[in-house]
Amino acid sequence: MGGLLSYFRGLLGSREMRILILGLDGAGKTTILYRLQVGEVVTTIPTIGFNVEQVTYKNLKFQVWDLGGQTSIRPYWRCYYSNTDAIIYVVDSADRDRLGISKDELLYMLREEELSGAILVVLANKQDMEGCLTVSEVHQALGLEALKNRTFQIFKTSAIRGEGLDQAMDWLSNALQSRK
Ligand SMILES: Nc1nc2c(ncn2[C@@H]2O[C@H](COP(=O)(O)OP(=O)(O)OP(=O)(O)O)[C@@H](O)[C@H]2O)c(=O)[nH]1
Ligand SMILES: [Mg+2]
Repeated sequence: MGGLLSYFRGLLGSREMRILILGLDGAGKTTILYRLQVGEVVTTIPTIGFNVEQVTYKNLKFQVWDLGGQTSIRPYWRCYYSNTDAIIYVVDSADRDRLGISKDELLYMLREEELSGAILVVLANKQDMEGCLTVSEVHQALGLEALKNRTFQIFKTSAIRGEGLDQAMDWLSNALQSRK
C-alpha cells in the first residue's frame, strides 16, 4: 500500500505545472522567462504572440508561457487561461505612470473563472532602477490588500541582476506542492 501511494505521489510530482507570465509590455516577462530557463540575461524584442519553455526548478518541471503584453494583444491572454496552475504577474516598478493600468489588467484577469484556482505571484521587477517604487508601494498601488480567496505573494526582483527570482520560485514551488 505504501508503495502504491508513493507511486501515485511520484506521478503527481512529475506532472508538469503550467505557469503563465503576464504583465504590461516592457515589464520584463521575457527577460524573466529566460533568466529562469538558462540563468542568463538575453536580449529581448517585444513579444508578439508568446514564448513557451520548459523550466526545471529544484526537480520540479514547469511549462512556462510568456505572453506579449502590448495593449492590442492583451485581449488574447484569456485564450491561454485553461488549466493554469499559477500566474506570475510582472510589474515594472519604475513605470509609475502605468501602474494603474497594470492594476486594472490584473484585477480584470483575476475575475476570470478559469483562473479561480490559480496561485498568484506578483513580481515588483526592475528594482535596480533609480526612483522605482518599493515592493510595499507596488503592493499598495495594485490594491493587493483587497485580494480574497487567493494564494498569493509579492516579491521584489531585478531580472537584469538576477535578484529575487529564486525566492519567488521557492515560494511558488512550495505553494504548488502544498496545494495538492
Ligand atoms: N533595469 C532593468 N531592466 C529590465 C529588467 N527586466 C527587464 N528589463 C529590460 O526591460 C526591457 C523589456 O523587457 P522584456 O523582457 O522584453 O519585457 P516584456 O515584459 O517581455 O515585454 P513584451 O514582450 O512587450 O510584453 C528590456 O530592455 C529588458 O532588458 C530589470 O529587472 N531591470
Ligand atoms: Mg516579451
